[in-house]
Amino acid sequence: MFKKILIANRGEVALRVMRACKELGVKTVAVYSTEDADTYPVKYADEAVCIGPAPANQSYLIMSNIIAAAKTTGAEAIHPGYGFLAENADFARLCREQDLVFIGPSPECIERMGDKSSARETMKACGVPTVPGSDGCLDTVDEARAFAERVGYPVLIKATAGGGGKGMREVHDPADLESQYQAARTEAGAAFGNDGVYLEKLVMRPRHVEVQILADDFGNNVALCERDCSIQRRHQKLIEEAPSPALTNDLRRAMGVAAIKAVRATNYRNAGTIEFLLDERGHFYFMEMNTRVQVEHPVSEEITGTDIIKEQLRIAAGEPMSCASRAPFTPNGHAIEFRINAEDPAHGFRPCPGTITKFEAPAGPGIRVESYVRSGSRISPYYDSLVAKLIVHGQDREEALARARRALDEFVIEGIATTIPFHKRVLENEAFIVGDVATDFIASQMGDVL
Ligand code: MV4
Repeated sequence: MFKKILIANRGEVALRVMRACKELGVKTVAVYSTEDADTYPVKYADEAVCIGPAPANQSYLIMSNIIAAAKTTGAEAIHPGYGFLAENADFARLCREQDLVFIGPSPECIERMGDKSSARETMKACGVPTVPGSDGCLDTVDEARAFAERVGYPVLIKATAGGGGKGMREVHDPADLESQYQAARTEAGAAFGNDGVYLEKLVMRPRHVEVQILADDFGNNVALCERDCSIQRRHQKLIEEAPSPALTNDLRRAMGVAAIKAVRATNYRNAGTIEFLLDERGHFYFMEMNTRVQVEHPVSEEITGTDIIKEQLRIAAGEPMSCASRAPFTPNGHAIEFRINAEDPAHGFRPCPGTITKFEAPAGPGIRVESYVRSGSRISPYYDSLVAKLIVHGQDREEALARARRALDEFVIEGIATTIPFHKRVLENEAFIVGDVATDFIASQMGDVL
C-alpha cells in the first residue's frame, strides 16, 4: 500500500478519500485554493498545500501545481475524486510521466471512453447492447438522414465530446433533421471545440441504470450491482438508489455480465461505471462509461458491503481487490442517497451559497451522512453546491423510505436554502413510493414545486 497520497479535490469527496486513507494507514496531502483554506478537509489532512486562488481554473485545474505539490510532499499517488481532473487523460498521462500513480484507469481508457461515439463503437464491437444508430460520427446531413431513416424517428443527435446531456438534440419530424443536425454541430463546436455528432434512436421514457464495476491487475472484474439514477433535473442527479426497483434478478445479472464484458474488452482497471438506458420493455442499452468514482458510490457500498475508495487504493497500489469473492449480483437490502445542495427548490433550484448557521445531521441505524461542513461553515459560490449526501440503508426499500423520512425530519440546516424540502416532497409522491419513475419524473411529477 502507498505510504502517502495527494487528494486533488475538495469538499466531501476529499474528506471521504482521506477517511479511507486513515483507516488504511496512508498519510494524506490536501491541496486547496485560498477560498477553501479554512475548510475541514484541509485541517483533516496530514499536510496541506495551497495551489492558487478561488477560481477552479486557477487552482484545482492547474495540473503543474498539483504535480509540484505531490513532488514536494513526497506523495506517491494522486486521487482525483470526481469532477475537476478526474476524467482528464492528459492529467493521468502527466502523472505517469512524473512517476506518480494516478488512482484511476489508464489515460488510454479515459480517452477512449471520453469520446462518446468511440465508446459506443467499442461497446458494440464487444457485444454490449447499444441503441440502434450511426456508426461513428456523421460527416454530412445526408449521412444523418440515412441513419435516421434506417432506425426510424424520433432520433437523438448527440455530441461525441458531450456527455451529461450537453449538445443533444431530439428530432421527431424528418423536416427538422437538417436544422437540428446543424444546430447540434454548432453547439458542440462552441462548447467542446469538437463538432463531431452521432445519432441514436430516441428511447422513450428511459430509466437511468448504471452498473458499478471494479477491476484489478489480477484479472478480478466484479460488478457491484446497479444504481438507479432516474431522478435528475437538467442532468443533475438528485436521488440515487441501489438496487434499481425496476430490475429482476435475471436482468441484474444480464446487466452485470454486460458491464464486465465492457471492462474486459477495454482492459479497464480501477473503479468505473457503465451507464445504461433501460426502456419500458426491460431492454437495456449502453449509454456512457464513467472512468471515475461517482458522487453516488455510497449506495453501492451500502448494499454490497464494499469500501469502493479503499478498493481503488488497493488496485492502484498493485494489490488485488479484497471483495473479489463476494457473492456476485446479490444486493443486501436497499440504499437511497439524497443530495443536499445549497439550492432553493422553491426558486428554480437557484444556488444559495452562504454561511450555515446551524448544521445538525441525523443519526441512528441505517443512516450515513457524507459531508465536510459543520455549524459556521461557508458554502462557496465558486464550486458545486453539494453540502451533504444523506444515505439511508434498510433491509428493503420500504424500510429505506421510512428511514429517509425520519432522517430528513431530523436534519437541521439553517442559514442557507437547501434541497431538503424537495426530498421530503418526493418521499410523498406515489410514483416514487412504488418505484415507478423514469428520467422525466421531476418535470412530469414535481412541476408544482419548481
Ligand atoms: C438518450 C436518451 C434517449 N435515447 N439516448 C442524457 C445524458 C446523456 N448521458 C445521454 N442522455 C440520454 N440519452 C437515447 N438514444 C435520453 C437521455 C436522457 C437522459 C438519460 C439519463 C438520465 C436523464 C436523462 C434526461 C434526458 C435525456
